[in-house]
Amino acid sequence: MNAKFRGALIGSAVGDALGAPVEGCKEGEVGLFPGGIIEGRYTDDTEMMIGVAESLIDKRGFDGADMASRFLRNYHAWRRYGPGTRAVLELLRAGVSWEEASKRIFDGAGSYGNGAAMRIAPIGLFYCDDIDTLWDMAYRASHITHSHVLGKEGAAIMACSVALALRGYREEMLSALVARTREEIYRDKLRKIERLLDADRQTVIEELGNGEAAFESVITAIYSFFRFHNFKDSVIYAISLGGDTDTIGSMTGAISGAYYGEEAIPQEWVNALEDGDKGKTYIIWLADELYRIRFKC
Ligand code: AR6
Ligand code: MG
Repeated sequence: MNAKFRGALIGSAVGDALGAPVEGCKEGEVGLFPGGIIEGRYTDDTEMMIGVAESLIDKRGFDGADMASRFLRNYHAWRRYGPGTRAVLELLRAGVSWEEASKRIFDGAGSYGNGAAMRIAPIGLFYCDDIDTLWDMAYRASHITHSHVLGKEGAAIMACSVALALRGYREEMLSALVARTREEIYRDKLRKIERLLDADRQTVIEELGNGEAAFESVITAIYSFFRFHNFKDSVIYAISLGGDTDTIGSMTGAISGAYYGEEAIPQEWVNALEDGDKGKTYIIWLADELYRIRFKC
């Protein structure tokens, strides 16, 4: 189980770093993929996931004000944050409360970007044995930056996928997610996964998406997990679809890492991952702490 906690967080960071150099490329432009992580730098996806994990560990559960302050403390604009999230972080820095800030962007609609889903793996791990609480906590953790219901629902589906993968559910995962999901766009796409398992890339992109909206990427990551039976092929495939490659790669890596465990992640990818301040050594420590708090105390 400890190896699966590590697998989820390192898998997410590796998928992010692997996808980052080709973010925004079209399918077909991604090229013969990959020689490995070129620079090993992770992006906003992993930086925010670290904040989620730190807060859960320090507060022994969800604390919105604390999690928001972690996002601010860890923030490096050069890690390529989405514009909505950048605007919310500025509002938080100016003193607006975490309950309020995310409601002020996109003309009051809030963001439905995938920025809440991409960081949610630690919530999936921490609340893995109680899906009702998990769903609720994913909504709250999303709300800090993403207040649109489709942003929150995408994060809840992603957290639930990580929890089910951690517990070894694969065949049962899709029906469990369909039963939980209240938003039609997600239910429709979840129901398409099984009949798309042999489809070509263009069809997958048309049916499931490869964009920055949560409903254009979360189900694509779940699909990428299902299409193959090992970590490497799933993550390479996710990135080969182009579009929001770092985030779809990261979410696929989180689910696959939770399912297969740390050993299934190619060692050369882990070796290439950055290891300075809050690099891979720190991410492994976060995974171990989450595991320790969850299962030993
Ligand atoms: N109305 C119209 N467009 C929207 C809305 C809305 N309510 N919500 C989101 N969008 P954002 P993120 C569109 O900016 O989710 C980074 O590279 C809009 O075009 O909140 O934190 C990350 O790594 C908006 O810019 O960012 C992710 O890959 C976009 O969705 C990615 O960006 C993303 O929402 C998203 O990060
Ligand atoms: Mg990113």
